[in-house]
Amino acid sequence: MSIRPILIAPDPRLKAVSEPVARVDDEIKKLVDDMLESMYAAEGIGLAAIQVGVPRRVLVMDLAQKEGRREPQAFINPRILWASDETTLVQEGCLSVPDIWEDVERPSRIRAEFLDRDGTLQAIDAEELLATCLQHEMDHLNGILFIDHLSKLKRSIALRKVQKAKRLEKAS
Ligand code: GNR
Ligand code: NI
Repeated sequence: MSIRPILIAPDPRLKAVSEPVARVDDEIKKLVDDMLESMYAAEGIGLAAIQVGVPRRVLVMDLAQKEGRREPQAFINPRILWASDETTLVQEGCLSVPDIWEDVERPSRIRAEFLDRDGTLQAIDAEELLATCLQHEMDHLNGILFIDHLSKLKRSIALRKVQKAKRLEKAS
C-alpha cells in the first residue's frame, strides 16, 4: 500500500467527471487500499479517487476514524436511488479544500447502491454523517466540491484562503 498525494483546489483535475469501473479487479483493489491509507494519513473520514488524481467512480470512507477505530468502507460506482425531501444543514470540510468549514444543505437521508471491494452489489440506507459524507464524496465523482454549494462570494473567499495557505507553505 502507498500514500498518494491529495490534489488541492483549484486543481482543474478536481472538476473532472469520473468514469465508472467496469470490473473490480486487482488494480481497483490496490486503488481502494491506497486511498484508505491516504485518507487515514490525512485524518479524513472519506476520499474520492479523483482527489488522488484517478478519475474513476471509487470512494472510501471510515466514519469511525474520529473515534480511533477502523471501519473501512469502499463504494464503487455508487448511485443514489432515493433522497428525502427533508434536508439538513451540516458543516463540511474537504481534504482538497484544507481548513475551510462551511454549512451545506443536503437531503437528510438517502438510499444508494454500489459495488463493495469484492465487487458485490450492495444497497445502503444512510442518514446523518454517513448520508452527508456519501453525498459529498459522490459530488467529487461529478467534479463538484462542497464549496460549489456556497454563494459565489463565500466560494471565492474560500478559494483565496486556500491559495494563500498554499503560497505561504511554498515560501516556508
Ligand atoms: O474528512 C472529511 N470530513 C468531512 C466532514 C464533513 C462532511 C464531509 C467530509 S468529507 C472530508 C474528506 C473529504 O474531503 N472527502 O472528499
Ligand atoms: Ni472532499
